[in-house]
Amino acid sequence: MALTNNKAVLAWLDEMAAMTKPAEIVWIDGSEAQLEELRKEAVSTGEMIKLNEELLPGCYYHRTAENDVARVEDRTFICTPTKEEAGPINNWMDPKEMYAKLSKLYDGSMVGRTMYVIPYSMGPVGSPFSKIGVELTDSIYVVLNMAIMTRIGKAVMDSLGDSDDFVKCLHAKKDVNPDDRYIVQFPQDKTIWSINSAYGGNVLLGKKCFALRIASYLGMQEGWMAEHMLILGLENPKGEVKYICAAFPSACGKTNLAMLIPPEYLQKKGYKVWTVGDDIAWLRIGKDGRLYAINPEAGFFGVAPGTSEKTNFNALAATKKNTIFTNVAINNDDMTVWWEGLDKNPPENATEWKGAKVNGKEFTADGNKLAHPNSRFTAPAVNCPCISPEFENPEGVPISAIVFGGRRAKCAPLVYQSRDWTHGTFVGATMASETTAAAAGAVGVVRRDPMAMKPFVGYNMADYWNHWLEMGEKLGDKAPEIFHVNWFRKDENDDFMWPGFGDNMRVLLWILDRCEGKVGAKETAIGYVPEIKDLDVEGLGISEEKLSELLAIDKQNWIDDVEDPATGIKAYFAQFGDKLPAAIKAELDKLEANLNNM
Ligand code: GTP
Ligand code: SPV
Ligand code: MN
Repeated sequence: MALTNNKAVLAWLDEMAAMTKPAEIVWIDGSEAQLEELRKEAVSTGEMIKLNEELLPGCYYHRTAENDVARVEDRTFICTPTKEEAGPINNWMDPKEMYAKLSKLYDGSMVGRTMYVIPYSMGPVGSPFSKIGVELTDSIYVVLNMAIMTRIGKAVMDSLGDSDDFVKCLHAKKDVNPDDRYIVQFPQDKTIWSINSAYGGNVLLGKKCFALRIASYLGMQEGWMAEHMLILGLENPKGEVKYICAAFPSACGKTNLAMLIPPEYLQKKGYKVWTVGDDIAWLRIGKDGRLYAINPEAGFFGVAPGTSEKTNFNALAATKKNTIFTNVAINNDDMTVWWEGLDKNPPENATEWKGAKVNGKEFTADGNKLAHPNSRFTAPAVNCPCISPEFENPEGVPISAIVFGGRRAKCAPLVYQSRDWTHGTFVGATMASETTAAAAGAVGVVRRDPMAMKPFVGYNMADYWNHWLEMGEKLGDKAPEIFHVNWFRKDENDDFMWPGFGDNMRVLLWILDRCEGKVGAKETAIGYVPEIKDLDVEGLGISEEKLSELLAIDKQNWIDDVEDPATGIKAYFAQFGDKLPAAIKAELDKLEANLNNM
């Protein structure tokens, strides 16, 4: 039975059902009883595998098609009325053409299948920050993931009332044919159409498609921001909590930083980190003129490999119940899960991610991986031991600092601070990172990824930078300070120079000290870099020499970063022509002048 009388919702549902022709339509009311029925059904068809109820209560395993294991950026489109609105770095097609093309693919795609109707809220139901979506899907896996990642069910429809202000999301799994796979956003229509995938970010449409691509466009129009950022609260020994947002590209450490456990001696002093969000932040200017953030999600869709008790105890703890694992390996002896980096002990009686039964020890000895590098866990946020008491706060948390970062073997120092918001916007706009397994395609190639939003901006990136500059003007002297970090600098042996993970706390403390004006800094060509004495490295055993190397700015590396004809800042900016904001161009001129004077 329909959960609403909302005419706009029902008319759209009728239209989509007429096109996809499902055998049955089922509304997802959010009740545990209904979700449990769906879990049972998915287990009976083999879509999901039940894991050990004692060791991993309420946990399930799912394997996607081998060709369907990551976001597909080359199949992702922003269909604005003109190509210019989508900008040079988004795939674009005329909306009419795209609707016509996809309508043919959707036609009859759900014959003999059930269409599930998922009402969901991004953000706490009823919060002034929150937005509503309805996802239609023929995948139980999607329903069960959305039930963890968002707030779903009847309460959401009640909160929508008879308004037509909701995002229309259609997903059909069809036959998972990569040649006909499309992930399409129509920002002006608040519409998302996804077809021929059954993997994560391609199909959990509340996440990247809505909460970033559609929301970034809405934010530009309505005066707020949707960003690919974690949100954490850092509590000091006095019990004061300051909040930090950080934007790193996919698989570059957001979940890890958001759940950081401080080094033991800092814990003993009383420092603690609270997680508000691990992937997406919606930011608005509050009544007091400061920037406030909410996490629009309700769960974590986290990278499994590399997650261990040592690296991210809190994330691992969050996966111990009511979690869905995708494309990791199964330990058949006790029906638990395993992935590279969990421990040094691959199960002998294993099923690797593609489904083959193998001896894990022999298999991995040959350099094979048991889990896909982009295998993931979908865990409820409430499971996380360090979930912030402010997680459900409908007004969000006030942000003191914004941090950008990426994977850079060279160039970017461990940390630096921008001179002001405009310079900080430039620092974000010129971010670059080595690509990871989170998206299909080559891994380890440096590419520009402004604000970690390259794959997620729902309109012209140049207009997005302009929106950042305008937000800065509105915030004035209440604007957060903007920083850049790099946990991934490497030495001549190709080893990471910085221990990372919990020790990143040391950098966060410097960042907050700078926000509070407690420490000085060294002014350099690219911004403010810490004085060695101000970075707390107690117990790290890192030499002063190595630390200065980590903080060094190599003139030639930076000139190359500006000039490189393939990956450099100038070549990147050239694509935007006259649309490049003048203030951003002025910052580039300043950087060049500063580098020449070094
Ligand atoms: P998405 O969910 O794709 O947006 O990724 P994310 O930004 O949340 O990345 P995540 O925290 O899951 O980390 C991705 C990978 O980077 C994992 O394999 C981590 O173990 C590794 N990683 C995270 N933080 C650090 C760090 O400080 N140093 C090093 N060397 N590796 C890190
Ligand atoms: C990312 O790739 O940034 C993710 C995973 O957070 S996905 O939801 O697949 O986009
Ligand atoms: Mn992400």
